[in-house]
Amino acid sequence: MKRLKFRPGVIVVAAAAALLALTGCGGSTPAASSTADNPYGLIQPGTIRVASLGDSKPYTFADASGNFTGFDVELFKDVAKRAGVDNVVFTGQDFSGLLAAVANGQFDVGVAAIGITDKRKETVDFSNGYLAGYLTVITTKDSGIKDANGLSGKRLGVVQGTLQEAYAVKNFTSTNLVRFPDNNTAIAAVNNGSVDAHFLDYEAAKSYVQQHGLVSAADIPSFDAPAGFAIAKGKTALKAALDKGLAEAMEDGTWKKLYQKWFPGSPMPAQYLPKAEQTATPAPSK
Ligand code: SNW
Repeated sequence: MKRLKFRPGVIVVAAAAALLALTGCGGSTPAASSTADNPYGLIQPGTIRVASLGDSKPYTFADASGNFTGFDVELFKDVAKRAGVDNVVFTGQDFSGLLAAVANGQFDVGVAAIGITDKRKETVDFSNGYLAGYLTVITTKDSGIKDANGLSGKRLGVVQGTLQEAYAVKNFTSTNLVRFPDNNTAIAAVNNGSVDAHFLDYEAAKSYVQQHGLVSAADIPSFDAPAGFAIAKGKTALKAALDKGLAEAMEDGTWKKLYQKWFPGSPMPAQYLPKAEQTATPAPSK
């Protein structure tokens, strides 16, 4: 194998070029980092780089050709467009690293049915909420697990860093938790019997139930942690623009249309519907 040798002088030149590229001050290229050109403080002006998940259908997932789609993806693109940004680039991450990647500036936003909690607010800011629902335990038809009590002494999968993990640690104290990086590996473990059940978001659970002939054993309400878009702290203009876009998407029925498309048959949290449609059921305070 040929060894690559770097001469110190070459490294200095390369580093200087990289720095110029980063600061946008290279020769004739106009500086793009001014507030006027980049009001939202985006990593790359005109583009929103989103940290997401490839296997949380129907919230966020990569289709057969690798394109990101799903409820959260389509809603976010719609909201970004309202904020004046058409170019949105999604990248799949492990859930456990997602908020840190947004906080340290690798991504502009995190979009992955991320529940808003005080704990997470220590790391990132959030848009207003756009989704509220249940967390679900799924298992095989013959596991014998019929409800949350049935998890006692069993092996339960959770994706690291999720609210499911936190809930299980607190409430399923006689269950053996097995942590996975993502839903796909956890579901594979359910199917090959190395865990007895997996604990994930309600709608993603539905998809896996259909796909693998699994059954749902318990639904846990998670309405106190509605999902929001995660944004690095201090990006107040970006947060304001996303909140404004979200409110518009709810008021003109876009949110409802996307909800019906991706979650057909699921009851709709009334607080995200156009105001005129909220009269029947009073909106919950959160
Ligand atoms: O708290 C819920 C919320 O009510 C809605 O149902 C969407 O999902 C949640 O935000 C919970 N989601 C998990 C979490 O935030 C897992 C996210 C994921 O697997 N993509 O940890």
